[in-house]
Amino acid sequence: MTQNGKIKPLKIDWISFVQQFNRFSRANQPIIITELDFINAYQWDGENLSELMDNATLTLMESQSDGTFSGRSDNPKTSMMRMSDYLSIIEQYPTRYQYAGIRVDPYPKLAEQVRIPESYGITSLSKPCETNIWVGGKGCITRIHFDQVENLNVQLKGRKKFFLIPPNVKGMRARSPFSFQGHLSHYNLIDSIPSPEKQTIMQQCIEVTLHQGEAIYIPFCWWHEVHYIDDLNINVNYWWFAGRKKTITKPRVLLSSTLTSMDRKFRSLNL
Ligand SMILES: O=C(O)CCC(=O)C(=O)O
Repeated sequence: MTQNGKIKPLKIDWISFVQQFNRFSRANQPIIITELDFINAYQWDGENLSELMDNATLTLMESQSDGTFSGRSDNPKTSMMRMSDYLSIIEQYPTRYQYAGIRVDPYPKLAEQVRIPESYGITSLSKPCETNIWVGGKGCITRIHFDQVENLNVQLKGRKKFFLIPPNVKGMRARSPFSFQGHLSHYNLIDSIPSPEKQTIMQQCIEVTLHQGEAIYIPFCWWHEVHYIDDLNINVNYWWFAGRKKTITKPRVLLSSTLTSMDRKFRSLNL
């Protein structure tokens, strides 16, 4: 669907999404999902998150002195600190760290809070291959990249703006699959794409502001960049394997996904 020349994604409620899950997955188009009844987004704040994680220690990527992020390939400086300390720091210095990307598996109370019940009958969602929480202050950015998996990202607190670009758009290129960073774009940020490529790419870009209690389905291999809007922004996302039919068409993705997940495990870092 287009409006003023811009593509608008479909918006549907959660029950319709799960009922037509296979159809939506085949269509490979982003979808906004409302009325999520498995999660109470309004109970989420920093304090509650710290408690669910037993105030665990995080590894965070520091931003550079000008507030920009170097990305993992440049061996960013990392810091370790408790969740509660991180939340106090970002109240004053929202972009001091890139953001916190936290796997939920080591925290049973947290994992239980964000679990998607089996009663919906969608194994991909109730048993995803990875579930992560993403936390950050105003101005943080998740740099442009694609995931080698399917993705459901739920807004628990605050708002985030998602820029979504289809996989085969002319002008977008991934880094080398041998770099452990094969899922990152060769552009750091959408803002750094030069003209005229930027105009061509942005014509196909879907822009969505996700509000508390909403979710977005980001299909396999769609590029996305995420901007953190409010003082505190918390999301949970679920990744599940795309299945043979989708992955077989992208052998390069298979190679980069294997190397990226090895790297992620080795360095305990997301993205
Ligand atoms: O919510 C975020 O900031 C991270 C989003 C993302 O990159 C993802 O869901 O794959």
